[in-house]
Amino acid sequence: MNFVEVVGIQVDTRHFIGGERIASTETFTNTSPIDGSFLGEISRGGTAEVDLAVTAARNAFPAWAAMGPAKRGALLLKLAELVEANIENLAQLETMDNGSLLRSHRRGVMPRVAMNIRFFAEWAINELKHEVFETRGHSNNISWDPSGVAALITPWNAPLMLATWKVGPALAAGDTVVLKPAEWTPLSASFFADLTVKAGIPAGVFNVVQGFGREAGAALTAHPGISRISFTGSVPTAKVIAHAAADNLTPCSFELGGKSPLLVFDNADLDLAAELAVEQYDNAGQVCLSGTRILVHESVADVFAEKFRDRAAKLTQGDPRDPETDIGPQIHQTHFDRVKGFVDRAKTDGQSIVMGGEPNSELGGLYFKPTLVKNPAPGSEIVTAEVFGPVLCMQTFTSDEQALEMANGTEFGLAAVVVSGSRAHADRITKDLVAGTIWVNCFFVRDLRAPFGGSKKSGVGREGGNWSFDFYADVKNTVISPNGWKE
Ligand code: TXE
Repeated sequence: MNFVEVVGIQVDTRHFIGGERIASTETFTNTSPIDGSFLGEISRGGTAEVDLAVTAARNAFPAWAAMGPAKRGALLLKLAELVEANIENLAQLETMDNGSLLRSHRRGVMPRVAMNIRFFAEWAINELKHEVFETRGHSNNISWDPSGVAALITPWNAPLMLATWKVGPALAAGDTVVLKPAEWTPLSASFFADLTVKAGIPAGVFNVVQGFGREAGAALTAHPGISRISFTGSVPTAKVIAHAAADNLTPCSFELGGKSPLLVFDNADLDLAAELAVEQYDNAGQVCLSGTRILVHESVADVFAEKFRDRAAKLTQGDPRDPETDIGPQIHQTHFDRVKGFVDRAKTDGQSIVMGGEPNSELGGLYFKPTLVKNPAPGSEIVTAEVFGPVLCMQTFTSDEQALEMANGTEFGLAAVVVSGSRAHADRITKDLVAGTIWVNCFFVRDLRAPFGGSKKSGVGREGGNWSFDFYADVKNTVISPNGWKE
């Protein structure tokens, strides 16, 4: 009951608190989106388990904080090595749990998990210098002190990658951690907890409480014993968390949804544009950064659309474990119904669906065909709301001004993709786009030194490089006078 075996890998399904496995009397059922198969019963945490975990993390905090970046870093580098040694196990497990492509997990996502830990450990050691500058002979000494217990709430679309994007910097900064993974994807965090033990991370430094958002998540974010909340997920949940955090004035970092534009200008390389546009179906559209609104200059729209259709027609949908598969299933029946609901309503509204638009009946289950909605009515739901499935919209513009107005015309501002043949032109466009990350003639090039986050309703704050430490640490300035010294 406390363990499940998934593709020959044993995973403990209990919480990981204070270095021990603790079961709840209640459990919830975890199934695979690939075929609906039963994966296991998972401990369902609530207030009591969260309280235990925060207490364990608080008890472990003074020693972890006092250890300093170099000693903490040595343990974190060991952890990164263990992740690397377990890439195959983690990839298999995550694919069974969330249905993302096995080949992506092997090649890109799990190596990045190791990188998330290694990068921030090394950054804390080498880059996070205690800055000093002078004011009328006084020195200002800036330091980044550990802040306490970081509460990390993560989603299901890239479970361990997004969890370690927070765990890495929080631990490197000297905070201790309570992680609440998404209830649809509990397994990789549990497996990762065992790796922290093998790496020698002291008991209580890293804790996992499994469970539902409205139970474990709500208890964690309202807990007075935490010092930070970092959350990746939906806008409505971020609002609930912000309310919960308000009573304790707990600082929050939010990485939320998007409805990002992909702009194709008349001077663009249209083959490149079509290739980048088709990439927006990656992870079956369950990517916050996706450029789901393709905005194309009217004069090249037909040629672009043909090139896009040619490429999209070559996408293979199927079992994510098959190396030939490009698009897998949606994560869960609830989410599948949500995605289908958006498309069904668009049909009822008379929108023109020129590709897909329905579940893949050959595959059944949670597989939804890659879909394209052409010229959706401006302001309609399909072009303003985050669908988070394989559903793209295509609209046309006739001037740069109109393109910018359309691109910036949603409540989101997470990312944008610009495809242009002229550097000067691209510079003019990017200057006026409102987005946390803009890719020009490329997509998904990510550097952990760079800030990452969203503008408008797409987020609060930035993480990455120093920005992560500015969030997880207590930044302190000690001003030292040149006078008054006796020795
Ligand atoms: O998200 P939630 P859901 C968007 C995407 C998707 C929609 C809904 O549009 O269709 O959100 O997905 C925890 N207190 N994104 O319902 O609810 C929950 O347990 C504390 C974009 O899955 O935001 C899970 O761990 N925690 C996104 C996490 O929040 C709570 C990724 C995310 O769940 C909570 C995922 C509460 N009251 C969805 N309620 C992105 N930015 O990448 C829930 N949770």
